[in-house]
Order: sequence, then C-alpha cells, then structure tokens
Amino acid sequence: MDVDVSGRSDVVDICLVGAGVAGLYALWQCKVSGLSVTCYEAAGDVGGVWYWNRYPGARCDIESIDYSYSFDKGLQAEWRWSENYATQPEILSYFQHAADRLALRDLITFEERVTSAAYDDASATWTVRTASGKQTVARYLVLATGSLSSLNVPDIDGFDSFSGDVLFTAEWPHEPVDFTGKRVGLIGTGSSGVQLAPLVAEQAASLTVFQRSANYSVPLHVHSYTDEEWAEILAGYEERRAVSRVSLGGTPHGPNPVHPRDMDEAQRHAALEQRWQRGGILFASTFQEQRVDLAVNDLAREFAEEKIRAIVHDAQTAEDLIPTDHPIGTKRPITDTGYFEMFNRDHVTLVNLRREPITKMTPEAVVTAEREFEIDVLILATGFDAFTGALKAINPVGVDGVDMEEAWRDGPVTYLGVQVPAFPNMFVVNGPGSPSVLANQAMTAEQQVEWIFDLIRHCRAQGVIRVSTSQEAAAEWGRAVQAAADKTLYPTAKNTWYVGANVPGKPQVFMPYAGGFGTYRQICDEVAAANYRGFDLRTS
Ligand code: N01
Repeated sequence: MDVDVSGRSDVVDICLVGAGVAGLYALWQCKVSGLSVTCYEAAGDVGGVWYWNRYPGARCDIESIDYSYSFDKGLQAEWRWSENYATQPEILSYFQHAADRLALRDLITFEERVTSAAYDDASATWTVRTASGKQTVARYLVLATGSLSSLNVPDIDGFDSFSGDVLFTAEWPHEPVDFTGKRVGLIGTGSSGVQLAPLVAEQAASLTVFQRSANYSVPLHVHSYTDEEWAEILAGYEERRAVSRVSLGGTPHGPNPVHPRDMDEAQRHAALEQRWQRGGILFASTFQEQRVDLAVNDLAREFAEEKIRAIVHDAQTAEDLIPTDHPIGTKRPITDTGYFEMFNRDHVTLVNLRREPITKMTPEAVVTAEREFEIDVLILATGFDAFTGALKAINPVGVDGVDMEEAWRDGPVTYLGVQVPAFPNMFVVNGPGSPSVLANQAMTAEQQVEWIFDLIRHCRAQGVIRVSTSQEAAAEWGRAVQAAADKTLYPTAKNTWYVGANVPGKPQVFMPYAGGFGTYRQICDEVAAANYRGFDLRTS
C-alpha cells in the first residue's frame, strides 16, 4: 500500500450496499464490531425483496419460523408469526421491526442507488458513488444486493406502444390495485405469477395467462398458528435451528427416512400424498435421492402430474400445464393457493406460448402467432437477472481497471461465492457459487455475513489491509460448484434461471452451490481454520 488511510476520518471501514435480509444483519455485525459503515439502499425502506415484491398473494414458501433471523434470541422471542407461511406484509413488518429493535435505521441512506464502485490498490480502498452524486471511500465493500433483485424485462415487439397499465410483480405499486371489470394479461408462470394469478382472477373480468414454460406447483396449505402449536415451536426452537444449520437446505426438514425401493406402491403413494397434503416445497424432497436419481424423481413427478390432471377439467389445458422439460424440483419448486383450480373458471384462459409464441404487442392487445388478446392491464411476472444482474448493474472496477462485466464475461467466477479474483476487499453475500437460492436464504445470509465479518475482524486484528483471492482458488471452486451440480439432476433442466437461461445472451453456468448448505458451511469453516486458505492477506 502506497497511501496510508489509517488516520483519515473520511474513510469508513465498510461500504455496504443493500438493507435486505443479508444487509441488515451485516449492519448489525458492523455495529457489534465497532466498524464504521455507510449503507446505501435503493428502496425507501428495509426488507429487500420483501419491499419490492408486494404483489397480492406474495408469501415466503419457507416456513416463517425458519425464514427469520436466528442470531438474536430477544428478537426471536418477541416476534410471533401468525401463519406458517407468512404474507409479504408480515415479513416486511418483521424486517422493519428487526431494524428498529437493533437500531439500524440511522445507519442506512435510503433511496440511494449505487451506480459505481472502483478499487484503488495504492490505498486499498473502494470509492463508491450513487445516482444522486454521493461518494464514500471505504476499506471494504460488502455487496448485499440480493440474488433476485434485478428485473428481467421481456423484449417484446411493440411493448412500448401498449396503452394500458403495465405492472411488474417485482416493482408492485404501494397502493392497492383494483382489477374489477378489467381484462388482465399475465406473462410469467414462475413463483410470482402463480402466487398472484388466483387473486387477480377473483376480481378481474378476464385473466389470460401467457405461459412459456409449465411448472410443477404444490399447494402451500397456509394455516394460522394455534397457541398450542406456537408453544410447541418455541419449545423446539433451539433444536430446530441447530438441525437447520447443518442441513441440506437450511430448514429442519428432511426426506422420508425410508427409501422408496423399500416401500410398496401403496406406501410410496401414501408418502407422496402425505407430503402433498403437508404442502410447500418439501414435496420436491419427499424421498431420499429424489434430487439425484431420475427413477426416484419420476415417482414424485408422475404423482404431481396426476394431481394436475385431477384438478383441471379441460384435458388440453391440463396437458399444457404439465411440464415436459425437467424433472420435478430441478427448476425452483413453486407453491400455490388455488392456481390449477383457477383454470376451471370460465373467465380464465391459458395460452401456451410454446405452441403460439407472442409475436408483438399493439396499443390494445397481446398478439400471438395464432390470436389477438385485447387487454386493459398487463402484468409481468417475468423474473430476474438472477445472481449477477444487480452486481453487474454496479459493475465494480477492480485491480488494473478490470470491471465485473469483463471479469464475468463467460459467467460468474468466485471463490466460495464470497470473493472475486482481482476485486480485493470486496465481498458478495449470497452470490453465485454459494448455496443461496437452493437453501433458506435467511439462514444462508446469516452464515455468509458471519463468515465475511469474521474474516474482516481477523484482518483488522492481524493488521491486514488487503484481502484478495486468486484465479486458481476461484477456478477450483468453480469446478467444485459444477461437480456438486453434476451429482444432482439440476443440470437436466436446461431452461432455468439457475443457469441464466431466462435472460437472452447471458452466459449459461450453473450458479448456486448444490452441495448443500451444511456442507458449504463446513467448507467455509475449514478454509477459515486453515488461515483462510485461498485468500491472500497482506499487511502492506
Ligand atoms: O420468476 P421466474 P419469479 N416471454 O424466473 C417467464 C423466488 N420467489 O419472479 O420459465 C414469456 O421463476 C418465464 O418463462 P420461462 C423463487 O426463488 C419466491 O416467478 O423462462 N415468458 C417464467 O415463467 C423464484 O424461483 C417466492 O420459460 C417469459 C416467468 O416468466 C424466484 O424468486 C415468490 C419471458 C418468470 O419466472 C423467481 O420467481 C416469488 C418472455 N419473454 C419468487 N421472460 C416465494 O417464496 C420470462 N418469462 C413463494
């Protein structure tokens, strides 16, 4: 380091981007470690995805008792979830409450979008700039920008000419939207579109669902907690969290302990029915080896397909709703409340875009290869430029002027999902190469933030001013991420946002670490114990 910034009061320890689930916990880590911090958040409040995705029907499909912070016993003890799968307003209230209780709000600059970040090797600092012209110089840059925060906007001919209202699920208005008497079109049948559609159908004069890919969906089965249930949850809380911390997916639930080969057909059917009735994404892991063995997966897949056929009256619509291109669970499992049932209503139409793609939009209509659908409102539930979109929007510039666009031209390259070669002192939370979206992200955020701040504290204690990783360490981790995916059925689904296939032109690389949250935690802990193997820690 040529320029010593140790005495400079204008240099903060941490510049943190994002005040969502991970960012709030990172702020708490700054507070308890006595690290000075500037935090920029593009939204008007805390909550991240739960701030933006406020469409009707939005809920988390991981039980709220698990999808919440585990690091603060007081916070845990005083918050009572009303339902097993909380609604977006309740989850947002929880994170607002956490920010207030932990006194984090004053540390956040809201409605401030970070537009650039540049590393200076001479001073080992990052200079971060925002849309309104603010600037921060920091020793460390922590990007808690979310893996699902950058919108994927479809490129449809004539889109801008449409004269009706356009709504994005991921940027839903704060005021209630009234669909009464409206002809509504919905593009996108992932988790967001499937959650939203039945509520729109309740109000709208007509709903036309434009489906490019069919998805498996399992009923969520929401219920309110009784006092007895809640008391039981609290009694088992510590154990529940302990089990989750070393689990595959960051929750206490595992597959059926009996392998399906040791069951007869009736027992297998009963096991699947039990999971189906329990509801939620756990159906995608009913059986051991369901995510790695196609024959086992077929049992669950065929069961789910029969459910669709039994629910949907029109045979062609039912067939159109059944996926043909992936084993169940290899795309993100979807959960719903009355989605398939909705297609039995006369005013709801499914349009299979694989048969009749959208060709254009006019001021009044969505036009497919076969028909024209006049609508008043278009809803886009078209997903995200996952993992890399929010990071590339900032496009940090690292050593020797290399920017992230360039560094990740062929796909994201990280070591452990937390650091990028040539970007010293920069950390990514829930980034590509981490378990993130394949596990309970509230828990993965805690693990990653703790690990990153342990490293930062270690550096401070050892007088380290520059921490970086090498291309070799990142390449080795990239191979480990691919190898973990190759042991599963995930790569058999080609058309998923896990590989970036939903964004035209995006390099296709399997991005999340599929080896399991518990295994990943163990690897990270081993790296730390081996004096941060794979990192270069420099004191000058
Ligand atoms: O986005 P998606 P999402 N023309 O990418 C379609 C989490 N989440 O917001 O599959 C036509 O899954 C696209 O089609 P295809 C969860 O991790 C959780 O729904 O690419 N269609 C797809 O149908 C989830 O997985 C919760 O062929 C186009 C849809 O739009 C993740 O967020 C709730 C198109 C996008 O689906 C993302 O979910 C909500 C085009 N040009 C979200 N472009 C819960 O916890 C895209 N599509 C319950």
